[in-house]
Parts: sequence; C-alpha cells; structure tokens
Amino acid sequence: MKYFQQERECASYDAMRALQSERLVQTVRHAYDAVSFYRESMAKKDLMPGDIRSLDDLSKLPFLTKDDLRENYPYGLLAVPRSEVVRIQSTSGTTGKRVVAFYTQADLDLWDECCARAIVAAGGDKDDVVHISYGYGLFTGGPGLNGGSHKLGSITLPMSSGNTERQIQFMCDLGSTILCCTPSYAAYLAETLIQQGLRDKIALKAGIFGAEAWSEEMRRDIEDKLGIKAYDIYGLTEVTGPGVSFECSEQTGMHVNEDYFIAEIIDPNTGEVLPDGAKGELVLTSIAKQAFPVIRYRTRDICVLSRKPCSCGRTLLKMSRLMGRTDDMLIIRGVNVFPSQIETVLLQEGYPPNYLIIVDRVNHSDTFEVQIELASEMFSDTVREISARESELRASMRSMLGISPKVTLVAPRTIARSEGKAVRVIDKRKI
Ligand code: DLL
Repeated sequence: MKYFQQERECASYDAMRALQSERLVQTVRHAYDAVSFYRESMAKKDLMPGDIRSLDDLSKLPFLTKDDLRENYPYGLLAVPRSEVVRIQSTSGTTGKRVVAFYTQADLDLWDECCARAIVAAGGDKDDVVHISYGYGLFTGGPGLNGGSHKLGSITLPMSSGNTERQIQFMCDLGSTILCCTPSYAAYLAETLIQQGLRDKIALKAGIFGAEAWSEEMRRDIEDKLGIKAYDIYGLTEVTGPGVSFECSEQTGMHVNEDYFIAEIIDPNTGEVLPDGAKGELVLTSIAKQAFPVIRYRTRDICVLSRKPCSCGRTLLKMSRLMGRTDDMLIIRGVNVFPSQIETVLLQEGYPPNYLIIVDRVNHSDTFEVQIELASEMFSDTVREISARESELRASMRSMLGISPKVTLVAPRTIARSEGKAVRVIDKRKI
C-alpha cells in the first residue's frame, strides 16, 4: 500500500532522526528569515539559526504558545508571501481570540498525505466510501479527512456535520464503509440508528474519530453499537489539522507522522523535556510546513510517548490517547477534576456518555453537579429507584475523584447532542 510504504522509507530510528535533523535545520532557518517573531524570540536566548545543527539542539529553542499566536493574529507568523497562500483555516475561538493557520499548496499536499495515512491505517483503500461528518469550513476536520480520502482515491462523501436523518439515509443508501466524525457524534449516530431499527442496514467497517477527548470505554461502546473498529486521530489547527498522528490496527495509541512533526513531552510547570514513557504536555515542531511553521508549540495536551515496537510494522513513534489538557482540569473545592474521569465512571457503570458537569460558586463555596442521562431501558418513574441509582453513582464518583458531586439523573435524550465537539462542562465561576 503506497501510503504505508512512504512511511517506511525511514524504517529505522536512525534514518528518521537524520531526516528530522535535516528538516529541523531547514525549518529554523526558514522561520528565522521570514518571521520577525522567531528572530526576536531566538535573540532572547542568544540563538542564531546556525546554532541549531541537529535534533540534539531542539531543546535550545524557545517555546511557542497559543498566546504568541493570538498576539500575532492575523498575519504576524505567516512565513511566505501572501501570494503563495492558498487556504486559511481557523480554530473555533471558544477559549479566546481565534487562531488562524495558513497553507501553501505544498502544505495542503502534506496534510492530505497525513490524513491518507490515517485512512489506510484504519483499513481504508480505493474501494471504500469515506463518509465525512466532521464540519467543513474553518474547522479542519472536514477539509482534512476530505483531502486524505481524495489523495487515497476512495469515494469521498462530504456530508459535513448535522442533519442526522440525511446522514443515516446516505450511510444506508450509499454503503458508507468508513465514518469520520467526533466520537460524541458517532455515539449519537449509533443511538439514532438503533432507535430507528436501521443498525443492520449499514455497511460501516471502521470509524476515524478525534477532535475531542474520549475514553477506551467509549471506544468499546461505539464499536459494539456500530459493529466497527474505532480508530483515534489527533491534530490541531495550529499544527495543520487532523493527521498529526493516527491509530493503526493495534489500537494502542497514535503513530506520529514523524517525517513532518517532531514530538516532545515536557513538564508543563518547568518546561523540562521528559523521557519517553513520562506523562506530560505534548510539544510539536513542524519540519516540512512552509506557510505556517510552528517551532516547539505547546499544545497543552497531556499524553505519553512510546517507542515500543508496534505489531502493525510501523516504526513511527506513538503517542497515547490524550489524557486531558493542561487547561481543562477543573479545580473544585481544591480538588483537581478532569471531565474524562467522570466519563470513565459512567461507562464503567453502564450509563451512556451523555452528561453535563455544572460548576458554580455560591456563598464563597464551589457547587458541583453532574447531570447524567438515563438510557431508555434504564428509565423508571419510581422515585426510589432513581434516587438509589443517584447515590450509587455519587459513591463511584467520590471514589474516583475524591469529592462527591450532586448527581442528577435526567430523562433519555434530554441532554443536547453535539454534531461536532461536545460541550461537557459549564463552569459558571468563569462567566
Ligand atoms: O480538532 C483537529 C481535528 C479534527 C483532530 C478532526 C482530529 C479530528 P482544533 O479544533 O484546533 O483541531 O482542536 C485541537 O482538539 O489540541 C486537542 O485538545 C483536541 N483533540 C484533537 N484530537 C483529539 C483526540 C482539531 N484524538 C484540540 N483526542 C487539540 C482528544 C483531541 N482530544
């Protein structure tokens, strides 16, 4: 398979390191020459491009943060003349000013290839119907997987998000085989298909799900409901979009496209580089992008890197499933709470992953409520039964989190479903 072989051109660790060193040197020179921000930030560390001779010098370079991107909005970090830019994408801007990313044609080709590799790793080829329900537009999900599917020569079905009835109709009529969307939307599609009695009418074999946190339990739930294998895919607008890393048949983490991106793990508090196997913040450097190179970008995503051999045969480094973000941790009554911990409890206890965490501050004290939706078969009108379930869940959450939330069970299908990234937390303390 073409996309598999390309990755294996650097079949050894040493060959990949040599390629990364060469491309890092070129990228640093390019960014320094083209972008005053990089010149200034390197000057603060007394660095010139000539000081970066190989991968061993990477840690000398300063970090790039989301604030740097915001401060240089919109064109400040553009590294090619505007006439060479053919595309702009953007983050949703829910946590602040939008961040925009630029692409030359060569950058789009690189991105397409990353996503083509992800589709191949999920078992895709030219005969597949790739059903893309990620949003199209400024969000990178739709355009990214679309480009990958085109590059591979699969049949691309550019559904975009929303209109669930039509998604299901096309999925059944056109025989979609690979579904690409957020895991929360995949769960919603599965729920609706089952409810409409159409589960046997679909031909799906795989799903490529990412853009938001999801757990192993959620993977199993989606796989069982849709009868597919569900693969994780990771990426972020700042670094190109989906396809920075992707999962293979082993389903134990995502291979980083190391010929295009260098991954490091750092201690988020000290900035110290940590060895493979340590949990910390992922830092990414692009080494082949032209329009919008990023050097040591602090993603705020928490994961672990591993070089253990993979049964799929790829030699690319693997990053674990994301374990949260440095900025999604809630501090409630002094205790650190990650939304993913709550999801894990729910799925372990047999509840669907439809929940909402509501945090507030009343009389100088934090309030913490988790609204959890009952599946139809769990629904009961008996107050006693409902309150027994609520106290069971409260106990499980206390043992996972160290504090007890107020647990409120709500009727089936009352928590709003998301067609893109799910909103799981309402923190009224920040409003
Ligand atoms: O979410 C790109 C993407 C689209 C990835 C489709 C995968 C599939 P942004 O909107 O810029 O880009 O958001 C990037 O989303 O820093 C992570 O916190 C989170 N994220 C992305 N992929 C995953 C994943 C796209 N597989 C931010 N698991 C990142 C958990 C993910 N979180």
